[in-house]
Amino acid sequence: MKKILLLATACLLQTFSPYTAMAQTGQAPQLDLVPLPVKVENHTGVFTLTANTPLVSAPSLTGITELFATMLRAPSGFQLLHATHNSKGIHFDLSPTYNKTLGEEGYILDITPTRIDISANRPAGLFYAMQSLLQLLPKEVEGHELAAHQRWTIPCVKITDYPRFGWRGLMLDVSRHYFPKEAVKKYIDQLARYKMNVFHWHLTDDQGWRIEIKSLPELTTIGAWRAPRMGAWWTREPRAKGEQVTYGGYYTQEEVKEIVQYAKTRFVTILPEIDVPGHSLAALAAYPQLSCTGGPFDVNVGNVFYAREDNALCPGNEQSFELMDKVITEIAGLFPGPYIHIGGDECYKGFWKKCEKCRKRMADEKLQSAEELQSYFIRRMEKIIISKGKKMIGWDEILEGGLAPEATVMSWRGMQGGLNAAKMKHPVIMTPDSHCYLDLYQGDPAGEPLTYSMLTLTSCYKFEPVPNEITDPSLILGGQGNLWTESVPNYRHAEYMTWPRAFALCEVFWSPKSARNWDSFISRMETQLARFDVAHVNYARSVYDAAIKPVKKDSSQPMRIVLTRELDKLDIYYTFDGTFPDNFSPKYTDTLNIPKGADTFRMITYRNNKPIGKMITTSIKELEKRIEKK
Ligand code: TNX
Repeated sequence: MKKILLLATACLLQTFSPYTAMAQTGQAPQLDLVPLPVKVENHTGVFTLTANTPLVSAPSLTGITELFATMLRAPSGFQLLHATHNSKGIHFDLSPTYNKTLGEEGYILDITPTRIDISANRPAGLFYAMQSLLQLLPKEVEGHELAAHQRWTIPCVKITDYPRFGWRGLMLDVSRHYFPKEAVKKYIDQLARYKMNVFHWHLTDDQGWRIEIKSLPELTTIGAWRAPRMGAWWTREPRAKGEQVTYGGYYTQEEVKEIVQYAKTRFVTILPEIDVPGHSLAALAAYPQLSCTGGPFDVNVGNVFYAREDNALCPGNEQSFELMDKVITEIAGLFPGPYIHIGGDECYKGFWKKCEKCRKRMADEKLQSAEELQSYFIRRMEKIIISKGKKMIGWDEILEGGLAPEATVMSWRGMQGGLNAAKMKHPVIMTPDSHCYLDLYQGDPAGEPLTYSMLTLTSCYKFEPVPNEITDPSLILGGQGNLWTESVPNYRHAEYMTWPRAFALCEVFWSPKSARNWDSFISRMETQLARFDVAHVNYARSVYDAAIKPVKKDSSQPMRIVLTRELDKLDIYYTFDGTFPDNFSPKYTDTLNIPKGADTFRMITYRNNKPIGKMITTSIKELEKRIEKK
């Protein structure tokens, strides 16, 4: 009886928790999938993919099978053939009856030594099954060159999988820095590979208008270009009089259509954002008459907004709405997705209060405050958007002064905005800066390029999009990681900021909450990073570094140093004497006193006696400053 019970428990574990199953059975394959699937059953044997493996599907599904064949072409040299009937090979099938458990995006992937069967209710599910299948192939499949002699084996498993949330997004800000079409496509490809389905495209801001609007050419001939600058954002010299505007770029409508099509074949919906009424300096550089103060304006180069320089559209001026109608008409025509994002964040309203037209508008519409005036603006935006057959999304500031009747809220200043919107029965996308802001530091600031505050991989992995207070969880559509790019000057760095934190987020959005396990995640993440090496995708290794926390009991006490790390198995070695630490240097165990006269602190991490993190150096003075800032 005991034996039967044990066996039954083992089977249960194997069925419900792939990670425990791997640990339990020992010889079972290490699957290392990200995001973790709902259910994995391990079988014995492998399927070996060869040049003769047919891809079997209905003709309407060859968009998916072709992606698979294309991916394998370079590394394997195989020209995989499509077939509509065959008893062998990889079969992609839509289920004849709707499988409720799988829903719109779920799939079953059944791998046996002789054939692979993929089934789903919808093509999206087949696409996600294909992503799991690719992750089960050796990492060499990610390569761009022929991997001769590689055996293309796939472990025999049966996976049943479906997402926790329908909205699994990543946002890229292309205004603060411009990323060319090919980079945008690569970003979309990568997010889709990890089963995310929304690409939020932040197309306009104070530092550049990046989408061609044919009826308003100045938005890009003027608004897409600024004076070139490097150096810390918000400390840069403004454009000098007469200075050439040579930094920038924009996407033509032809390019946008190409990107939309590219995303569509990867089951990614693009959410275009036109950020108004604030964050509009690039548009105002082109159309200064739409501001309250009249301009002229330069597109911002990353210089600070002195005494709150005007950067908002004037809601008292009818022409602002005429302009937005033209913009939204073209945007609605370009993007097939159901939503348009109108921003609405961080609008400085100081000039509205002094503006004649704004005051008249407030009197005519009986508006009591600048917040209500912003709300008036957003409501009119919603009318325009609905008139083009789309739905409106805005940042949580659109709650201030009254929410537009049908708006969906993207909560970024923590979760509260989302909670408030849900209380009013509005749909919500959770993207709190505390867990989802990929522009923030992911390691100690002394070892990272300059940015704002801190967001570790650990915090991303701990994100829970549905707060306990929520009465109707179905109003939480899902979540999103946001990459703002003030401090992201090139695409390699965009990848560095995105990965591996977006692995953590995609798992939060896809996998069952109960399956979340940090150690399992880290080991699977490492497998994915090795694949990125082959694929030439950049990523941060900051999770392997230690972080420095200067502490002081009270201001009369000397500063001391606490070191923290995200991974248990790291040893930290340090020096105070200016030399380079290694595993013969002092090893950190507890809070450090700073030796008299020391001016430099250095540290490095090791795992299993091998260096793994980067050498981080900081001056004691810098650490003093950190304490003062607090
Ligand atoms: C806030 S989030 C912003 C962005 C910045 C970001 C920096 C939001 C709606 N507005 O304009 O880039 O913080 O983290």
